[in-house]
Amino acid sequence: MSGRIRVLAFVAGCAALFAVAVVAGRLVGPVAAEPDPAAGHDDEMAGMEMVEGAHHDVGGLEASAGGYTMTLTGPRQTAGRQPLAFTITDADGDPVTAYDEQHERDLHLIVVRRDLTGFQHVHPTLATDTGEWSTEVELSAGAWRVLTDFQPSGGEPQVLGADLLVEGDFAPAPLGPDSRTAHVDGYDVTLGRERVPAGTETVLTTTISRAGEPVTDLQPYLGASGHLVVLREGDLGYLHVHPDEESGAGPAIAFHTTFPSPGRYRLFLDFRHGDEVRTATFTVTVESWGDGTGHDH
Ligand SMILES: [Cu+2]
Repeated sequence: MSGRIRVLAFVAGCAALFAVAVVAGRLVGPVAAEPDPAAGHDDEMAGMEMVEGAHHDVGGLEASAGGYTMTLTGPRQTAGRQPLAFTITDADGDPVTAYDEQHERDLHLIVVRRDLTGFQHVHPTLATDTGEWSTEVELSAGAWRVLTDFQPSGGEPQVLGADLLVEGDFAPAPLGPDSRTAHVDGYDVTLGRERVPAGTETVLTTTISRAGEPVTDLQPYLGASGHLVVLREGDLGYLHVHPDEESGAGPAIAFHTTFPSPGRYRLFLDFRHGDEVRTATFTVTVESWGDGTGHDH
């Protein structure tokens, strides 16, 4: 559902949506906790942002949520290219073996070190008899986060997260300054937005070029012209953002999203060109709740 449609839905059913949000216990965050005393007659607008925010909470902070639990087969690993396996169980403790495809896959697996390095987005294989998912990932020493993004057959979409500890000497990498330009395998990718306010729908446009020439023949990847995974520094809260439907073969891909809180985030853009998938990485500081317009400044 687009932001505009959500706004209309809000206007049409303010009380109902508000009640649902409260009942669902998802009305969290500073917008809800600290209503702006200067808002006055703009209370309605503030309420709209709360509902918007509720739809854009990060995922992946819990290994068990929504009645589903992710359990890593081996929560401790050694460094190197390693097998990684896990099982998703339902509220009865039974392994989930039936999934509804999302973006051409039954399950999307994100593996990332806690310092936001080592990002990998892969698609493991399900053993339908045991319900165990398995793949291989590249691990270095340190604390890692394993995130799964899936939709149990007939159920709601879920994002679960679990810790994976990898033995060895660990030198955490600093997040570093904001970075809106990425260089990967000869491609230059820019993130065209200077100011990113929290709590407001924001358009992020990535532009891909190679050797100074715009890339205009991007290939679809998992049913879209690009996939953007957003992880929040500090807790690795997860947002998976898909492009506008009108985004085509490049060079620009536009993403609509709402950052749930101020802070620093790392953004990982997966794009496909020349039959290869590459990942461009950006670092962005999201400012405190903005002026509410969501427009570029
Ligand atoms: Cu995926």
